[in-house]
Amino acid sequence: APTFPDELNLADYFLFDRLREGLGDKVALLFGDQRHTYADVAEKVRMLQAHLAVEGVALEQRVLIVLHDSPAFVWAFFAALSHGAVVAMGNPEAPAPDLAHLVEYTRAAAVVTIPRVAEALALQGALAAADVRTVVLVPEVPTGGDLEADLPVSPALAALRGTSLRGALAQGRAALAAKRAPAGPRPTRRDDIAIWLFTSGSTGRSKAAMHTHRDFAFNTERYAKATVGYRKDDITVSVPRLFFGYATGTNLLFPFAVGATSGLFVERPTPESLARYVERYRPTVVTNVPTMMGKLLDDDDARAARGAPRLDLSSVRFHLSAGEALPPALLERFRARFHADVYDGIGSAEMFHIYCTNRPGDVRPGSLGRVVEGYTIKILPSDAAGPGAPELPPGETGVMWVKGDSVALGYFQDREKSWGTFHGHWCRTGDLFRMDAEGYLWFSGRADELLKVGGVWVAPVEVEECLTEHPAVSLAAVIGAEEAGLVKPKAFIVVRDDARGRVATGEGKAELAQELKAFVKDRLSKHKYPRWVAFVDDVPRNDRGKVDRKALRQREAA
Ligand code: 3SK
Repeated sequence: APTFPDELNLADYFLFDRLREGLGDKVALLFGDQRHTYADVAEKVRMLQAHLAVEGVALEQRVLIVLHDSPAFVWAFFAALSHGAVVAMGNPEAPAPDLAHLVEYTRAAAVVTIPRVAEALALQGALAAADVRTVVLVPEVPTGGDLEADLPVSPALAALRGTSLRGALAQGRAALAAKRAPAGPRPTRRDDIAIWLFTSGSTGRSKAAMHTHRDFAFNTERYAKATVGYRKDDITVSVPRLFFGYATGTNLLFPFAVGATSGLFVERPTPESLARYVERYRPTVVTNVPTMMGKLLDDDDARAARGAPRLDLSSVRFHLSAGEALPPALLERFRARFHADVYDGIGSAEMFHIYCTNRPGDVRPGSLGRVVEGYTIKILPSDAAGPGAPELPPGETGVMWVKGDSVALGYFQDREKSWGTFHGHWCRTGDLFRMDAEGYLWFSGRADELLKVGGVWVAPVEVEECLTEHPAVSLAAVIGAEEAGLVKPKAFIVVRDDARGRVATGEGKAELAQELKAFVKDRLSKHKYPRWVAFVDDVPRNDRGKVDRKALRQREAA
């Protein structure tokens, strides 16, 4: 297993070590037409770190970054780590009350955000109530825009310690010149807290899993380098945004760990925006999610139908997939059309990143692959009190437990939830899996989302995967609904673009609904078929883009 020195700062491990390796001139970031080398990034990081120091942000305090994907995100991220502070990240598109909660919950000593969010936080009273030492305001620019542009700071924000990014950098530069601030990473310990990752939730009330410097280095060595094989010549882009731990790893930390290049863009990812940046940056690694993979295929079909140039993803060596189940039918369609490997894996905020995955030369469609070397997985009965319980035999479904050096210390301010999840070196994932005799892992949903139908357990994910094999279905989400007090599966279906005509009339909908019920009955045990089928434009999603079954259930109950 990789060992790390007791003195470890992730700003060294991911950034400053690249300068020591002679990669200062290598391009670290693409942002529209801008190219930022590792040396450029390091310079900005030193200045922002000096700003934090001068403003009195202390070791271990939280620096809250609420930004779109841009170089400013990266500068703030490494400045906080280098300073020995703790990074927390939020979605700039989240509702203001959720962001206000984030400021309060993190007790942020510094907030780095766009003026629009800062104004909203000020209106919520969040900045005045918190012990914020500095609010660094980054202009909200399109991809490639000037992040250091002059930015007037409103008197209200100035009173709340607001300062423009340009001003913060200038202050930091002056402090460095006068030797009033450290010019590099502080000597943090490997087991100091470095980053908080939020569990995915539909509101800003999700909990923070607290991670140490060691956690990120361990997973990077094991997953990114040794398992999927990031390379120095890689260029990466991502569908999920950087504030989500999945992309923090795959589109920032992993490329930086090997001296590769990360391509960033501000726009909301759609097939159109993604196609534009794939054409522009020519990435070799795409951090993807199944929903976008389906949309890319639909978009490509639509292009073919109107005689437009097809999507060109030919630069991509591999796509990563995580965050939601990847139906085998979608994987096959995607591989057949785009000829790139897809490495589907499972990770979590609790483990920092992916610990079980498909990998080069070893892809089992429908499975989540095998355990990442360095981690240990056990499948235990759902009522197992601890990791020492006897394992279920191969082929039997139970709850997955995982052990590895990237396991979080616990959830901030939530001992009960922590006791239920973290057991020393082990994490109870709450995901249901079966492991086959060859060690491949097969997902069957969340333990707390199983439906008991006619006395027999049904995993919504199994019904969803079956439905997405039907040629009219782009996405399926299944929840339990009641019929005369009894729970039965109900399916919400987003149809593929070329099947929209089929659901244009009530008659067409009824016909397709019947067809889908019969489709599931033919393939799975009869009790699993959806008794109701509703056609929808989309389903509720949480702020990480995952289908939010809880919100779907609440909507149904209302
Ligand atoms: O899917 C997730 O929830 C996740 C979270 C953090 C890091 C990686 C992943 C896949």
